[in-house]
Amino acid sequence: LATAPVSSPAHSVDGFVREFLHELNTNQGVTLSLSSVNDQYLALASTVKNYLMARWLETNRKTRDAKVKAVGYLSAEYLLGRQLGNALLATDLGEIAHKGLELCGLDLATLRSQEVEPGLGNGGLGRLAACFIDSLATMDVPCIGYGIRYEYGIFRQTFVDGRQVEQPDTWLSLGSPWEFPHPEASVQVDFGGHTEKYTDDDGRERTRWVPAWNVLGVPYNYMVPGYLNGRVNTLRLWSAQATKAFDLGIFNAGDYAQAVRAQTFAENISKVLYPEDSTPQGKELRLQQQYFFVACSLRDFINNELEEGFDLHNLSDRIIFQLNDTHPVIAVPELMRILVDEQGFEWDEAWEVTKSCFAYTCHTLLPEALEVWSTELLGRLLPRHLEIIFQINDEFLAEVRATYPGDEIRARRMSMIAEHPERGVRMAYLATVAGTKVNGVAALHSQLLRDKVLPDFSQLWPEKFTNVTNGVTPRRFVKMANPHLSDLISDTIGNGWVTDLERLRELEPYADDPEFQDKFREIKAWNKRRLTSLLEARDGIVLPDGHLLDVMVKRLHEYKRQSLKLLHIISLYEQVVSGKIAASDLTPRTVVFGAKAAPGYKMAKDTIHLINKVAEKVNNDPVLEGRLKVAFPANYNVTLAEKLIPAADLSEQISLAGMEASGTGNMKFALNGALTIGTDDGANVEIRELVGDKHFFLFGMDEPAVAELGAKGYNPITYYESQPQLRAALDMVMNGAFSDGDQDMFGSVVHNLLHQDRFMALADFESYVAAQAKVEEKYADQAAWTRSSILNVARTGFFSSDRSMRDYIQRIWHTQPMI
Ligand code: 26M
Repeated sequence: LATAPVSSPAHSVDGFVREFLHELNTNQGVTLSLSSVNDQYLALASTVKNYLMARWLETNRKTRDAKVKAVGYLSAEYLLGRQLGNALLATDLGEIAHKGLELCGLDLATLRSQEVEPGLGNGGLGRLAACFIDSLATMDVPCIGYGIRYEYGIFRQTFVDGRQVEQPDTWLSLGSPWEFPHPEASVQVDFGGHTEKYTDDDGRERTRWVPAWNVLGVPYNYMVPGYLNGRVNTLRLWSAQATKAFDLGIFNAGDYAQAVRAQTFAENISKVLYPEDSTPQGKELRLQQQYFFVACSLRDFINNELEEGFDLHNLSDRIIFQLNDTHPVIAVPELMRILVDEQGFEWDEAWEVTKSCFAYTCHTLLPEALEVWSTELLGRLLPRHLEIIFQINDEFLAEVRATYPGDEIRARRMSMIAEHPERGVRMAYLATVAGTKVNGVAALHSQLLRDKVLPDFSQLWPEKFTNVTNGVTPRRFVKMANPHLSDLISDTIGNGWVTDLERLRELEPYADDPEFQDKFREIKAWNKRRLTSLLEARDGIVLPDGHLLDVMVKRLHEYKRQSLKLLHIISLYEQVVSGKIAASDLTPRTVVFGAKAAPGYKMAKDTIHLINKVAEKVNNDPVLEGRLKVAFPANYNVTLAEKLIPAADLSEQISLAGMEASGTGNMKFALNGALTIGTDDGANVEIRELVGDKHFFLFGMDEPAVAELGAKGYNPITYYESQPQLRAALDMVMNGAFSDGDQDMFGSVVHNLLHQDRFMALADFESYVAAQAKVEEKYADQAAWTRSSILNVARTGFFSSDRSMRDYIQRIWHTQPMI
C-alpha cells in the first residue's frame, strides 16, 4: 500500500461529473449553483489533475527504480502557455469534459478562457524549453525541467496613445491549480562572504566557503504529461524564501522591522522575470536568480534523485544537465564546489565528472547578447565560484599553450576572463570548455557559431560542436491550436502524425486534389473567423473578411526588422495617396503585428509607437477603400499565438541574414499552412529547402553578402537616394504623416535607419517589395496558393520538437527512452 499509487478516476462522462462536483465542493467550498467561473475553472483543473496523478506517481516510481540516465534541463525560462487544454489532450478527456460540463450547464470553452497562462519566459528560448519537455514526456524519456517560479512573469503589455506601457503579470492572483508546493523539500542557498584555506584531517590543503547570508529554495512541482502515453514528467520551479537564519541573523539582531525587510529581500530573488531577451545588463539580482535556481537544482538532484551510497564519480551515468543558453552556466563551478569542497574529490577527478555532466546550447549570434559577469560582482556574491572559475581557466589556458606553443595572442583571445571594458567572466567560453557538446539551434546558426563566435574553440575541439535544429510541439501548435486541420489530416492519413510528424508527407498527393483543397481552404477561413471574434472581444479590433492575412509576431528587435515590414506598408499607402497606383490595384491585405519590447529598449519602443500610429492612419483613410489594414493587438503571448498562427496566410520571417539563430514561430506558421516570406536566415534556410523554392518567398542578402557589405562599409543613405519608393515612404514619416504633422516624433527611428541601420533594412527593401509582389501574384491564384499551403504542411514534419529531442539524445545526451 505504501508504494501503491492512487488509481485514476473512471474515464466516463458520469465519473467525470462526479469528480468535478466533488472538487467544486471540497476544493472550492461551493455548490455548483453558487460557484463563480473561476471556481469552476479551478475545480475542472483539479479534476484533470486527479486523472494525471496516478500516472505521475507511477512515472516517478518507475524512473527511480530503473536507475536510468535522466535529462536535467536547466533553463531560467519556461514559456508554458495555458495548461488545461494540454492536460485534456494528454489524458484524452476533451470530449468527456465537454459533455460532462454540458450536463452541469457549463461551457468548457468559457472555463478554458479563465486560465491565465504562466508567462515565465521572454520568447523563443523559453517557449523552446516548454516544447522540449513536452516532447520528452511524449517520447517516454526521463527528464526533470529545472527553473524559477517567478511571482511575476513577462509583463502585460498595454498601449497608451500608441506607446507600450508595461503592467505587472499577476498570474498567481486567482490561484494556480497546476502547481504542487513542497516546502518540506526546501533547500538552502548560500551567498556572499569569503573563502578560507584549511588543512583537513588527512593533512590535505582544502578551501572552504564561509558565506554571509542565505535563502531558502522552495520547490513547486508541475506535471508534464506525455501525449496519451501515461508518462508524466516533472517540471520543478524554485521559489525564494527567507530562512530562519535570515530573520535571526547577525545584521538585524533585535530589530523586528529589519528582519521583516530581510524577508522581503530574500523573496525578491524569484519575484520577477527580467524582460530583456537580448541585452544582459549585468544586474546583481539577475546573477542571484541564476545561482539560486542552479544551486537548488543541483542540490535537489544530488540529494533526492540518487539513492544513498551512490558514488558521485558515476554521476554522468544518471544525469546530463543541458544548459539552456549561458543563464545556468554557474552550475559548472557549483558542481565543482560540491565535489571538491563538500565531497572531498581531488580537483582532477571532479573536473572529469563535471565535464561529462554538462552540455551547452547557444541561442544567439549577437555579440551584445553574450553574458559577461564582472569579476567584482562574482567575487562579492560567489567568492568560491570565482576562484574555481579562475582555476578552470588557468588549466584550460595551459592546455591551449601546450597545443599552440608561442601563440600567446590566441591564449589571450580564448581566456574565459575578459579584461575590457572591465574584468569579467565570459560565460559562453566557460560553458564551451566545460560542456561535452556545444550546439547551435539551426544548421546555419551552428555553422556561424563555429566560424564566427567560437572559431578558436571549434578549431581546438572540432568534435565538440554540433547542430540540433529547433522544433515545436505538434500537440500544442497543431493538434490543439488547429483542431479542424488536425481532423482533416487524421481523416486523410490516420492519427499517427501527432507523434510522428514526418508522416505529414503522406498529405503530398492531396495537394492537387480539388476536394481536399476546398476543405483545407474552408478550415483556414474558419480559423480566420475564430481569430476575428477573438480580436473583436479581446481588443475591439475588427478584421475585414477576405483579406490576405499577413502576420509578423515575435519580440520587437531591430535585427528582426519590424521596421522593414512597416516600410512596406507605408510604401503601399504612399503609392495610393500619391496616385501612383489605384486602391483597387491593392491585394486586400491585413497585416497583424504582435510584439513586446524590452522596457528599456528605446528604439524598440519607438518602433511600436510608429506601428500603432501607422495603423491608426492607414485604417481610417478612405483613400485605401478598406483594402489595407494594420492590426496590433497588445500583449502577444502563447495564448494569442494559438489563435493567430492557424489563421495566417503569410508568415513574416525577415531578420537580417545571420542574425536570427533559428526562429520557431516560422515553423509553427509553416505547419499550419502559412507561406513564408523570409530571408536566408536561421531555420528559414531549412524550411525553404524542405518545402521547395516554389512554395517560399525568399528575398534579401544572404549571410556572406551581409558580411561583404559590412566589410566594404554600409551606407544606408545611398539606398534612400537611389530608390524613389523607399525615399517616399521615409519622407512620409519624416513629414509627420503619422504624427499629425509633428516632424520630430519619429525622428529617431528615421534618423537611425538613414544613418546607421545596423541591420540593413534599407539594403533589403527593394528585394522585399519585389517578393511581396510575388506573394500577391500567387495569392490571386487561390488554387496555386492552397496547393503551396498544403505542401508547406506536408513537408515540414521535420520541425517537430520530437525530432529535436531525438537529435539531442543521439548527438549529445546518449540517454534511452524507458520503453
Ligand atoms: C539575459 C540576461 C538578462 C535578462 C535576460 C536575458 C536573456 C533572456 C532570454 C537573453 C536572451 C534570451 O533569449 C534569447 C532567445 O530567445 N533566443 C532565441 O532562441 C530561440 C530558441 O532557440 C531561437 O529560435 C531564436 O532565433 C533566438 O533569438
